[in-house]
Amino acid sequence: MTDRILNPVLRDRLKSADEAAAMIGPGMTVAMSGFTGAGYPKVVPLALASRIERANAAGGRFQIKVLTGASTAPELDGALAKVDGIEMRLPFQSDPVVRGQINDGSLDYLDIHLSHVAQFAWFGFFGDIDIAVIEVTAINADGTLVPSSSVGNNKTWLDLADKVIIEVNRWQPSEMDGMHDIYYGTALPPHRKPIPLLAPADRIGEPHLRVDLDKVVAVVETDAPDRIGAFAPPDAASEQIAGHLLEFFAHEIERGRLTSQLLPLQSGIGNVTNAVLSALAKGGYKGLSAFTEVVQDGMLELVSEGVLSMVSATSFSLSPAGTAEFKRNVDFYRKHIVLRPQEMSNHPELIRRLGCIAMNGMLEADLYGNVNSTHVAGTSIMNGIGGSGDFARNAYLSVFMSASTAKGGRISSIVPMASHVDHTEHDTMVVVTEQGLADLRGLSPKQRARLVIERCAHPDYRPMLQDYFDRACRDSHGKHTPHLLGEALSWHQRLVETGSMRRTDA
Ligand code: 0RQ
Repeated sequence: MTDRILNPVLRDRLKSADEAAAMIGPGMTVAMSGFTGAGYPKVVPLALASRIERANAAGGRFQIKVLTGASTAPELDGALAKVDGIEMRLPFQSDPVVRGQINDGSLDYLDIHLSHVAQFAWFGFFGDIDIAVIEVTAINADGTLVPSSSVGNNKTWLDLADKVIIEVNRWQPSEMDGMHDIYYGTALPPHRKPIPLLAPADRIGEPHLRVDLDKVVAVVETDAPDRIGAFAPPDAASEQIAGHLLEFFAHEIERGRLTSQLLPLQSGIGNVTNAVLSALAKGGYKGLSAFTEVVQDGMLELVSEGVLSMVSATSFSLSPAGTAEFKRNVDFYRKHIVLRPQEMSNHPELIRRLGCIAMNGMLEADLYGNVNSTHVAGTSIMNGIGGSGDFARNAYLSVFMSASTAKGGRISSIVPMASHVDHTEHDTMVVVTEQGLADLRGLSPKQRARLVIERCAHPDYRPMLQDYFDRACRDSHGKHTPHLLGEALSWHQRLVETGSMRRTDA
């Protein structure tokens, strides 16, 4: 079993998951690996959840603060939340139990840009990190670590934590060795230097993670799989959204604003963006690149078809079918995919310099282009901002997409005023729904509003939105951004009162 632990010092620290979990105490800040359901520790968090459950049954209170790369899976977020074991959580999450606790006020959640997490930790904004729990594929003879299916913040957690627990996961293919690029050239201001990455394919660091062997208190073995559900099959709305985007790209090429190589693509998470990626294959493109966070099934397909020749990301997020395809052809994918720490994959300066095309999902957009990606009816968290802000603010082209209605048509995704703003009108360049695409670049607020209503709103809601805008223009006497404030806010209030929000709010 221990053939993946080649370092003798660390092999001597082999422990059971229960023994490792016993080293985590109440009140600790625990930094874990994991990003969008990939590369998270699988057995220590479960053992810790059992321990917390026993402590709770004995009348104690045992909670920890959990820091990760992004979302994890039921064995980590779900298990700890179910026993009421999480006091504070950051950053992006997507677990239904965690979401419920955030929204009932029993769990403090910090929703911050994914590129900020590592540097906030280095700046000391989160306090000390007591212990890191990191999944790896293998431990080399020299004690360096072969990362697994996500890199996330692992470099930072290993560097900053007082103690380290390593989970060596045999389920992760050993052929992934060589796929990662860990850049150790970061420094704190005022000593920062430019990052020498000039193209998504560049390797500027090392393939392995470093760890101070003296800090490693336990090594635990597992062979548990990454657990990511299947994506919804592309529906008609997603395919129409993809069609509008392809037409838009063709138009941009015609105008000389893009070439047939486009620019490095970024794609957010979710069903819609996954379906749009799959559809990109129909555009006839070849040899494109991606500078993104997550490799979902749709992106893997584009790599296998040669549409993408190189992808830079920080994590996989593959369905069981996508995982099987990846595992069958790891040697091929290793030549076309590089995984980096998320402070690099999401670095604003790199995104701006490379000129990414950012394509992210949204809950709603308002008439002026303000986008809400995170809060249902302005108050209940869905997942979090993730990396969407890192990309939207800095991309060459920033696209937000969604079906024009949600919940079977009961909710319009185009609203008079966004109930929560993650991306401002200054960062949103293109809004797409299955109805059409609104190119907001170079337009004033009133011009944007007319276009968003005409192109993106569902016909059932278009007259209401047009009526709102007309009255707002009339009553605001030509103001720059016309609004009827009370009415704008009551738009969402009505939905809450009529029960349209009940599923996601629950
Ligand atoms: O709810 O699951 O109860 O049916 O939101 O909606 O349409 O399936 O869309 O899966 O593409 O996710 C914004 C959540 C979209 C995602 C969001 C309800 C809808 C459904 C999901 P149900 P869809 P998607 C980099 C990029 C932020 C992070 C990000 C997201 C559920 O894209 O989390 O972009 N983005 N990161 O019914 C109420 C509305 C709604 C609504 C949809 N207006 N009101 N509910 N829903 N619109 C990657 C990382 O950062 C890691």
